Amino acid sequence: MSLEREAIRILRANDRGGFTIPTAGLYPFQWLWDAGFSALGWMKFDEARAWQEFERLFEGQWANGMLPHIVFHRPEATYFPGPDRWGTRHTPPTSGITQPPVVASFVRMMLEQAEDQTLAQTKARALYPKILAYHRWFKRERDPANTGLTNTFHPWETGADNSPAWDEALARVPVDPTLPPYTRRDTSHVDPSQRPHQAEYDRYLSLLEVYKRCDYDQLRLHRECPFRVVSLIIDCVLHRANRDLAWLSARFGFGDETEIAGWLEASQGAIEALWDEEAGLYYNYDRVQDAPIRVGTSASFLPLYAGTSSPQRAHRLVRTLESWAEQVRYLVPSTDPGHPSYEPQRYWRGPVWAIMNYLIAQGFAEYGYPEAAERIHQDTLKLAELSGFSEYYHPTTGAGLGGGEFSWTAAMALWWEVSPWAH
Ligand code: 9WN
Repeated sequence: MSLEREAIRILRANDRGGFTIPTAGLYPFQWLWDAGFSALGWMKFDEARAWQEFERLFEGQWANGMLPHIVFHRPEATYFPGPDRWGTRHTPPTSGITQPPVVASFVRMMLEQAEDQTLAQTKARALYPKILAYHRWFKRERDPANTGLTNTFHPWETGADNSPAWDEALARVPVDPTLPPYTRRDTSHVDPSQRPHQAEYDRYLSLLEVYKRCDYDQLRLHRECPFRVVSLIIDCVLHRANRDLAWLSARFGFGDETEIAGWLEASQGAIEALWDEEAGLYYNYDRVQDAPIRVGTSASFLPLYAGTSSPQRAHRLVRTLESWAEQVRYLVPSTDPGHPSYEPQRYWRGPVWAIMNYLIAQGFAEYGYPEAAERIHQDTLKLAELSGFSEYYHPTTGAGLGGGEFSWTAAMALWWEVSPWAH
């Protein structure tokens, strides 16, 4: 079966009626950034269904504008933590944290590529005010001091849960002595050697208790949450999403460009301040310690996707990528393969993720490095041919890891293969 046909089969199999689950069993609900990537995939064979993915996602949007990282459209027992543990008050039930805000950028891409322009314009115009409310929430509640960067309160928000970037910050989170007992479900679906450790899960769940105690009040979390980082994934994705939101505003005549331009001016300089000249890449930042987090990750390349880098820094990032390529067979490992915390099969500590590859390659292409972009694209396709549409892959052996028949990996083969460098 061709990769394309197999990808379509997987998205259809993971469709639960207008929303796409990442993979059966392991992740049986709708996740925020997964929904974005899945929509891109659907766009290649069912445009109406692609737009519906966002409509279902925004059913979870809170009154304050926050878009939660999981929408629990219907009960499922195979995932923990479910709605009871989050204790949020929303119908349908949701988690209480967010995830990388890819939506505005992907809506723009879909609008630009849509064959059915009438449908696309109607859908994008209707989504616009909801996306704006979400971005205003980010600015108001996650960057109240207007630093140009947002605070992230949970590793799950970054999408790169157990990245070594969060090790020290997470280790400082006290395990809640009153933490209600729980049973992990992830390790009954996936080999524990490919998942986070128990000590990390205890802290993930302890942080959740902090949110509940703060009643999900973001301004209290800035003071009381023991985990406060700047995540390159969140802030680079948000910067580009704000650029694309301004574009949508102008396109439809909403008139919000000046407000958004103010956000962009602040984030442009603040993201560039995360550059490390000696390492030749960008670092995440620990807000509690007020210090850069000195471990290179795949997110270290994302200022290219944001579009904030200078040509000189983009050139330096190509050289950094080349040095990583000498140490692994398939790009892009999620952690610098030369760093002591690199683990090639453990989740976000080394494996290759197709969706990160897409964002990174998009950045390289836009900065005029088509060879780097194409190398990453070809590696991603080779991994899918070798091991199917896995959640993530071993950067040296190419083995498929984590969940199988994975929606966003399949979606990337569709979207990326058919229209490589549209922007
Ligand atoms: C927690 C769904 C999600 C992705 C994340 C990935 C993983 C969840 C988990 O799965 O996180 O949100 O339980 O491990 O890290 O990026 O969105 O695919």
